Amino acid sequence: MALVEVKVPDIGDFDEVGVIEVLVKVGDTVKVEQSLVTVESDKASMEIPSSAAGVVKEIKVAVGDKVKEGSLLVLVEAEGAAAAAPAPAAAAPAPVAAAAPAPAAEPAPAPAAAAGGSVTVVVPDIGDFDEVAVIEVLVKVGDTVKVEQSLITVESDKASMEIPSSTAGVVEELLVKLGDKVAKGTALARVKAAGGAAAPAPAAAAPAAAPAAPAPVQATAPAASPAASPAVALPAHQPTAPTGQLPHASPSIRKFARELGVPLAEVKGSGPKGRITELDVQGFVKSVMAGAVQTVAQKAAAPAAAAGGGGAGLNLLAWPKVDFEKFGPVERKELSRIKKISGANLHRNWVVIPHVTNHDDADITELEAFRVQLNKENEKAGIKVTMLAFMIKAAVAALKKFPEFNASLDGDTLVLKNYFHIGFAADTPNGLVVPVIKDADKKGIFQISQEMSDLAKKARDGKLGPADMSGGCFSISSLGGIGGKYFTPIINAPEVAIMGVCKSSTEPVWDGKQFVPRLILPLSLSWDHRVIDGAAAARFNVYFASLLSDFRRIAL
Ligand code: CAO
Repeated sequence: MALVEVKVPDIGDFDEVGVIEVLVKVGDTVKVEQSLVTVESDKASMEIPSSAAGVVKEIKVAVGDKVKEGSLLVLVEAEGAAAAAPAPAAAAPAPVAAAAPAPAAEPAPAPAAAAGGSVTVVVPDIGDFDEVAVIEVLVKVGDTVKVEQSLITVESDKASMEIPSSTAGVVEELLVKLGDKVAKGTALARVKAAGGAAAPAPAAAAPAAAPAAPAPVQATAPAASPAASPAVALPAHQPTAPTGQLPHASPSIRKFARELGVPLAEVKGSGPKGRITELDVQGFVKSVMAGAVQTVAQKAAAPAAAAGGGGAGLNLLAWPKVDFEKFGPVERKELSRIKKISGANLHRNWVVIPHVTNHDDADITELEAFRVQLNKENEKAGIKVTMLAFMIKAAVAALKKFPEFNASLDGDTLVLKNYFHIGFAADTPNGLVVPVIKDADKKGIFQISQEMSDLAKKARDGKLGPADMSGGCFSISSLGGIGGKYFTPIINAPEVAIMGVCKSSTEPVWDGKQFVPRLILPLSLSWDHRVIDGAAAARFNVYFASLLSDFRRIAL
């Protein structure tokens, strides 16, 4: 099966456009013409279709990347010879398919007719589209418009774009309305030219006032449309659950929303076919400010049901918006799927749970000698025992002795568990995951070592299923193979504690008569102060350390 490179086709005069959405993922089966990514300039957003049918093997762009004609988007394993046919050669840009976008990058005709100081603004060359629908009228009669100010938004199946005015002046008459179909040359509006003259716009760029002379459509535009009248009451926001689909909104509305930090996926559109208008975005902001609704992010940050529900927003400062490029070259890389999921969970846990971390040390001199001996004896069996397996057994014993550590909050009730499933943090190329050793109380060190090794491999191969990662009672995060002294592990809710372990090192320890070299393991226990008190945490740590110092105690 051929691997086909799908690249950005000719997208008109745009040098570079930003990727605002990746619409497929690795493993997806795509058809020819199926949209792969959405890109956006200041004037137009458009979907870039696949030139090949097959299975997506690799995605070469991420949200935030800048792309241009010829940029590699995805690698598709083509389905049979037929599917591979339309794919471009590796070096050649993908052909523009019939339905592919060709935004309004061509010169726009200047005033088609001038009558009594009035200029008729017409639709410029909008590329391959015969007809596009007017989905937004951004000005009204009486508005003063500048050259290049967007007058309407039009939309085809693949792209939406704003059509700018070629003339500065006052809008005398609108010649199109929502839903109309327009094409190159369609009259949009009559504008009484500023100063009474029918002078065509782009003074610098457009040649003379010759009616047929084109006015260039620039790549920069005003941020937001001026359509909203201040007199109009803002609609109360009805939040919608994000659907995972691209919200229906024009480029200027997207830009407007981005500037305000509004998650467009949560805004309900009141325009035709659910299109999000400027009023909708403003209504959303108003509702959030009034506390009438919460964004999904706010809900995630609000105290969970475990804390008794409700909970006000944190009322934090907005995230700093920095133009990093101003200070030096940068690259943008979208977070992996695992990072997005674990990040949201870690954030919630960090914000919701009152964490405290107790640090302690365990003397593992004898246990390490035993472990090394064990591995020597069992070299042929192929199972390597690491310190983590002993810690899992020690954790089970400590949970039995301190049952409130083997618990979860359910409102005001503590759910005490009579089973012992221990999670361990595993570092993978795509991010952190926490597979769980089930019923660790019923398993020996060898079995736990074997299961850990299998689960860690599955984790690195990205093959862990939900069942492998659910049901945990307590977690251990071991950085012992890497280094460090102590750290603050974040509790893996709904668990109430987590043990962080760093690298052991030989240290001088006073035995009452002299300093002797001992192997010391640094421990960092984070616990939920709503459930556990400091004294209990200190006792847990002391007991856990004592087990590792003399593993025979586990049998007591
Ligand atoms: N002190 C000193 N050496 C240690 C040690 C410790 N506490 N723990 C492990 N080691 C040694 C092992 O003995 C092994 O040495 P050899 O190769 O000489 O035998 C080496 O370090 C590597 O061990 P390992 O990491 O492969 O095995 P493990 O059982 O200790 O850990 C796993 C397995 C999957 C937990 C680990 O590979 C991992 O992913 N750790 C990272 C967890 C993490 O990211 N935590 C942070 C979460 S918060 O962001």
